[in-house]
Amino acid sequence: MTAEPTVTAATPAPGADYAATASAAYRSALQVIESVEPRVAAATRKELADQRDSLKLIASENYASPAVLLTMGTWFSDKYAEGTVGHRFYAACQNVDTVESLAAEHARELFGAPYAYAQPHSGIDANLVAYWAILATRVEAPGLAELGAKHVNDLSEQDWETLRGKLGNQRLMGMSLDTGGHLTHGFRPNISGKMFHQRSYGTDPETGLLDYAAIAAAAREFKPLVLVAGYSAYPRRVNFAKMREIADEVGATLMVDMAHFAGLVAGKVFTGEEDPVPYAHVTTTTTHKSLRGPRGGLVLATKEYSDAVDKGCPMVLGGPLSHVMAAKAVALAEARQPEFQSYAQAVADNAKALADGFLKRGGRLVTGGTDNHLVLLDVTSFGLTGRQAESALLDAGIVTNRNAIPADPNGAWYTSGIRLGTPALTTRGFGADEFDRVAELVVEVLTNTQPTAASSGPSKAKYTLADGTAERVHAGAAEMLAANPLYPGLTL
Ligand code: DSN
Repeated sequence: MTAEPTVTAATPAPGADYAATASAAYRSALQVIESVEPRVAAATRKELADQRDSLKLIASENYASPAVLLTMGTWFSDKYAEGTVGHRFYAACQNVDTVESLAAEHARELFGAPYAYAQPHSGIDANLVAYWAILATRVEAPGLAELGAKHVNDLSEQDWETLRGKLGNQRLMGMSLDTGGHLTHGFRPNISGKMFHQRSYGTDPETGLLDYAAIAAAAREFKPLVLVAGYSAYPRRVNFAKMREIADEVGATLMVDMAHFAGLVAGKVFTGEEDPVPYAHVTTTTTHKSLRGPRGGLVLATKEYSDAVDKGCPMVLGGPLSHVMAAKAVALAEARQPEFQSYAQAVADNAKALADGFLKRGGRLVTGGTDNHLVLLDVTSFGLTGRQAESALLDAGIVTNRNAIPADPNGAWYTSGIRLGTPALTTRGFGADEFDRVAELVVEVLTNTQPTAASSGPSKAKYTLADGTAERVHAGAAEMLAANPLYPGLTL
């Protein structure tokens, strides 16, 4: 049994009036845009039509509600508000303070976090805020104390250079990119791999699962200042109690990037040791993936790190996007409604149905299945690269993204996998039967796709899709899409 959420914000249940009011708002907005730049209005209409007509299976995408989307189109966009609530570098931020406070309050209540920071513009920004907050708390503050100074500006040139040297000489350990980690978890081409001495942990080569004993052994040897947990392409749950135990043993700060699965945490699908918030010192997320809010980021932290997180702007962030923080407040209020828990459970149930749909049709899945919101299909068994599979599926109106699989022979550009997630189509109302049919359609496309040779040998990008496949699959999808309309009742 999951506890009833405490809902303090009144969000109306979407119904006929809601759709009619939203339709009127969009029609008016598009008329206004049309009067200035009709091509933007046309592209906006077409984007809705395209999204309505395709099977969106990108694991990191969703459909935010009209309330969330409309909140972003206001004059809050025009306001500068560097600093934090009640402590701004600009005048007249009283209304920004209101919406930022609301976003933070909803986030604290929803996730049971002592502190929330609603300003990050994206997940990458949220991770940068977290890294610098950890460095400020664990390295800069004790360094200043050691030198008898209160502020970096009080240091001599020489002492500052010494402290800068320490800040730039710390260690981070995160999940490797090819086993499902994110590029901001210490990947060398990313700034995180340049800021820190970095080492990765991977997954068991046989099972594809996290091996906590191996992570502990690697952490004992490497002794990272920051241990990062979380993923963007790992189809399983993580035991955050075990990750915290490892972090504590080696004196690391545990940072969890829950960008992908925040909706499953908010919706109480991941509870106990699978809920990162009680175990992590700092938790980061995006707000637009399974959480179904506006594009943006969020940082949750314990009291120990909250002052440093609060300095995210202007430390690493430009001025806060107040219109997006307002939309985060609306989305988080939605996620506190009991319906969101049913949605999150359906996301996980649907991912299982999708995985079973592939397995029974001979598909090979990394880790053999899923217990979160995504599956990673190894397309080498169809004789394809991820790039070929992604393009052929798109031809048939199925939107996925290619993704590396562990020890990928085709590298991170062409890849050998396709990542598919259930958050978006679950929002449209798809259930287990529809996801089984989605698996059938995906397999139909892939079995009818042939790699073609390039002039210089086998191509990793070129392919041919057998005649009639795209049309057949489009027709199969159209039925399900019509039965589960995107933004029901919304007419432009
Ligand atoms: N772009 C996100 C994803 O698709 O997983 C991560 O940055």
